[in-house]
Amino acid sequence: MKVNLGPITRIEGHLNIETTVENNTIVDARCMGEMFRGFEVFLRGRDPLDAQQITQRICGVCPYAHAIASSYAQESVYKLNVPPNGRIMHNLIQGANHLYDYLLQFYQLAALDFVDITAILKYKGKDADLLTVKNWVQSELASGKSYPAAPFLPRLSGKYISDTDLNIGAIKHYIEAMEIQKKANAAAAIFGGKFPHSTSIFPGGCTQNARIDLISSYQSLIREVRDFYHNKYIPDVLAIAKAFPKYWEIGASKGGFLSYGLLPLTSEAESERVFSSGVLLDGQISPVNFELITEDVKHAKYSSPSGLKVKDSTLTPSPQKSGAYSWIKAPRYQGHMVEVGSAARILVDYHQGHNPKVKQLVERFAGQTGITPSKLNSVLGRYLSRAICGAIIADFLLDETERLDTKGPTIADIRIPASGEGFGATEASRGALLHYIRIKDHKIERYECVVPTTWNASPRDDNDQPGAMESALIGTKVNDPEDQIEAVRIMHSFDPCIACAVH
Ligand code: NFE
Repeated sequence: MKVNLGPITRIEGHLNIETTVENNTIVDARCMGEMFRGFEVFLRGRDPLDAQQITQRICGVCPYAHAIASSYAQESVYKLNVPPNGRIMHNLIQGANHLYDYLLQFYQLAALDFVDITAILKYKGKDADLLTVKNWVQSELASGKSYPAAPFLPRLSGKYISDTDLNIGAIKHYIEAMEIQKKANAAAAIFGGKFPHSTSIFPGGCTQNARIDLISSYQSLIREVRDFYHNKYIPDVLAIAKAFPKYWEIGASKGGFLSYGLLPLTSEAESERVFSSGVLLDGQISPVNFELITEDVKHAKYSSPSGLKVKDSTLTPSPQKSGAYSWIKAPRYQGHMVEVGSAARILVDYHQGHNPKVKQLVERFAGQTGITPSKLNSVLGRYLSRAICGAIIADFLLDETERLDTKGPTIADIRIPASGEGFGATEASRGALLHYIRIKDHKIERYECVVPTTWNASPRDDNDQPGAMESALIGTKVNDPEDQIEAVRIMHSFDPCIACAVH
């Protein structure tokens, strides 16, 4: 039987998934991005310095990543000498955004797949926020509505956490996490100007000053965020892992892993980063080569040629195209399907033995949960990977603030050549993000973004290979084919953002 899982909630953007179930096993899955946007089309002909502003509007969740990728791409064209402060401020803004985003993903978007919200009915304490949740849940259950005003019910049927204290503790953290997200965003806005769309990020650095009062405000906010990661986020992920150990075995994607590396340590274009760059195919790590990335559209709603390299990619919408089921293209690395995101970032770094903190945390949590590092390719592995990334990023950001020079420049002199081209690559929270810019006569001639969820939620490619998320769904056993909580847990573990994916 074919089952349509839409409308898919607790994600960003418009995604639909159709599964085919035989004998309680998903034998086929199709991820469908349901809208066209066309940023790459309307960037053409604009001033190149518009790009890091306009591409931020691709998304309200990961805008800084787009600004940074665009800035890196332009820096490579303009051959800028980025001052250390400029590179550090980019990191401080982008890193704070990762910390916000992992919290949002885990507590608001995913945890309710596991936490039993109805446990709040047993709450007898006086915490005003928890009593508000209790009232909502009570009135939603009483109303019997199928589309509620509050985000908790109705929900898919399945086994949820049974321990009342654990459930109520997680609901409390759901509420607290919103306050902590606010602090992470406030920290990012100190140097970024505002959240979500930064006014200060430019190629070559940042227009904010490195004032001591700004630095100390940033530090105190990030310290609170870091403490929440260590004291609540990581223990909550481990508690869910303990309650649902079978989710180490569910939701593995069946291709390779790609990471571009995150948070450069120096201002050089090829600087080492806190998390390394690489592509992991069949257990072998190789350096990333952007020339090996192509974008297939056999099953995407575009009539432009398929399989083009990033530099050559074009975009002709074709809503009625036969055999096409998504507005998302299918990027492939040398023809391989790869997963991107936190698990890819951690697996690539771990395989390279690059960052000792990655190795230490992966091995510590693997020991505590009884898994091998390869199990990071799973539903629980993606949650644990985000927690590891967050803990490492928070520590790094605090160290990074110490390197700001309060008297030094924060941005390079920008002179835009009449023509040139360049790539800019970074890790958005959801994974590998690549921007390509080509300039002619001082204007953008071509702009191309290859975006994390475009990789993960891609449809079949020209060889009919499924995308990472489709491959993770196929083969999954479902208890109730009409109510596939297993599929939704897999899908949420990827944290898809379809606004980005279709850009
Ligand atoms: Ni709209 Fe994004 C991130 C980017 S996902 S959230 O993270 O780039 O494709």
